[in-house]
Amino acid sequence: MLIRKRRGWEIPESAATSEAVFRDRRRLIQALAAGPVLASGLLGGGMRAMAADEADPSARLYPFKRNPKYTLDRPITDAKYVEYYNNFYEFGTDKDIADAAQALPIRPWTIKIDGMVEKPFTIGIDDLMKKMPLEERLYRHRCVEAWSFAVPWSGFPMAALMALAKPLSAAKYVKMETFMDPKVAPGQNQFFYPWPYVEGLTIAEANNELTFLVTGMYGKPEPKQDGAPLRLAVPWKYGFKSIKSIVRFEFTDKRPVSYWEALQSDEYGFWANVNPAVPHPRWSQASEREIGTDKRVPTLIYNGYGEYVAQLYAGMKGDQLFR
Ligand SMILES: Nc1nc2c(c(=O)[nH]1)N[C@H]1C(S)=C(S)[C@@H](COP(=O)(O)O)O[C@H]1N2
Ligand SMILES: [Mo]
Repeated sequence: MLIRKRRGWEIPESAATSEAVFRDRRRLIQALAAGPVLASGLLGGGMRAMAADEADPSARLYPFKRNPKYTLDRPITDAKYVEYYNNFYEFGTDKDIADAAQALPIRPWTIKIDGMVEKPFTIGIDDLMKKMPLEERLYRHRCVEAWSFAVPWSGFPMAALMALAKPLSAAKYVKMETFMDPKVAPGQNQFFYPWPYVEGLTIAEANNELTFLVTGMYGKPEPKQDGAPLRLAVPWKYGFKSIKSIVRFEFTDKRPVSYWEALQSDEYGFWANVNPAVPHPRWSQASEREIGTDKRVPTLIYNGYGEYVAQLYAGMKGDQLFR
């Protein structure tokens, strides 16, 4: 059964590391199989450049002013790791999807805000950025696979988008959706995955001051492989909650079933708050590997952001908060 075959999160960390040894060889094989156009693109690095007719009008806005409130307990990860070690299943199930992701057109990019709101609307990413308070924040990012980054994200607090969206008081959740275009994202041709990628937060989580909508990183617009032109960063939750390349925010009174929850709900739940004491069913979450340094460091509850978010979960009990 294909679904059991080679899913990133089913590979134990040791196997995932040794897999990197094969990466360059596989890239070459893929390039050869795809024919001369792709092969020359890879060799020339041409596929990483944005086409001229797709110039990113937001580029001149960077860098954003850093908000000094959010500090790190470790050095910022070297940008090259964050840019070339990715999870983006739309473009493939391994970490090496940066070239494939260059096929995603990111202008024009329209975002729909609908469901239980005062008045549904759509807005282009550049118009949205004009209305939002732009800033840079240093956040840690902890993947459920037990690796981590420390990233300078550029973007705006999701609370500002919530104020623009004006959800009705009956709305309890916000459901977010990634683009759907199997012509540019080959992974979306795999019908056994529940496309499009979907994630959800409670209204209180979405309004929490930490919840950040990302338009860029390292003082520049977001690379396509990292979720351009708009992605989420919820640093106290496992990385799969931080949905990429968002096209829709739908307000609802029903708890959304997210992509990974739909695939395997016993392993990937709705809350997915980081907790070193609650192992994934197939591996420990007690520590994490810092990408770049390969240092093993202890994982912290709520990924170290408990002072901001623990109160969201007061009175709620059970391990399901942490899966
Ligand atoms: N649409 C979409 N969003 C996604 C994913 C994905 O496969 N598709 N992967 C998630 C996972 S598991 C992680 S760890 C982060 C990875 O972000 P990065 O590649 O920028 O490090 O994106 C998350 N958002
Ligand atoms: Mo992840």
